Amino acid sequence: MITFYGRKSSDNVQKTLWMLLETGQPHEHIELGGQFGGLDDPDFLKLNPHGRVPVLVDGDLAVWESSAIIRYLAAAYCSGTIWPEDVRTRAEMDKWMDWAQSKLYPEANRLFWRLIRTPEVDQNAGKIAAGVELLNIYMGMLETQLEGKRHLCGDALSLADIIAGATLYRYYEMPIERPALGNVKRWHETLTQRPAYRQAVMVPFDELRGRLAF
Ligand SMILES: N[C@@H](CCC(=O)N[C@@H](CS)C(=O)NCC(=O)O)C(=O)O
Repeated sequence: MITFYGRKSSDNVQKTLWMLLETGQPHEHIELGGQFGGLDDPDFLKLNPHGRVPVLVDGDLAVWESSAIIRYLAAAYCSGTIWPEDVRTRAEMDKWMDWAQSKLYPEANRLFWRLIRTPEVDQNAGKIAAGVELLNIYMGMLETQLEGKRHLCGDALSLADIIAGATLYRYYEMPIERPALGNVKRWHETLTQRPAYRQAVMVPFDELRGRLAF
């Protein structure tokens, strides 16, 4: 039995929960962190010494770090589909997955903090503008990669879509200028057809507005 820990408002929790829901595995979801607290509980720290969510427990295995959880779930429960067995196909996917985790996601997250989580009175317009510009450059890279493809690495959903696609809901919900990127828009619409994406990622973020506390 799988137990999954993390508040639904966290973006790292959202992409991981999306993957978990895609597996169709039965699980218990316990909201921790943020207003739920519990991250400094000694039992939780035994699962994740860093005291952060998400954490996934599968039998006697505890996995933390969202990408590690996503790779584990794919390898354990989705072999051959979302987790390609062919090493060259997997390398194609890994490139975009790791880029999305190390470049796209941090930039999207930074902008979210500057624009949504920072109270308006403390916001820095210059930093916000620079963040929007860079995020739009990254979205332009996705636009090129998506040319002629239903998903980021071909027809099928892969882990690259999970990590990169999880940034799209907030990208389209934030009050920012966006260039007309037809492929990215179509890809996002494709993802929004998935019940798992709707449930895990399309989570309104009103409770996080002007809130720097966690
Ligand atoms: N690199 C980690 C980041 C984990 C992390 O910083 N999680 C945040 C939520 S996004 C957290 O636990 N914050 C404290 C809280 O929610 O109370 C991952 O990808 O899982």
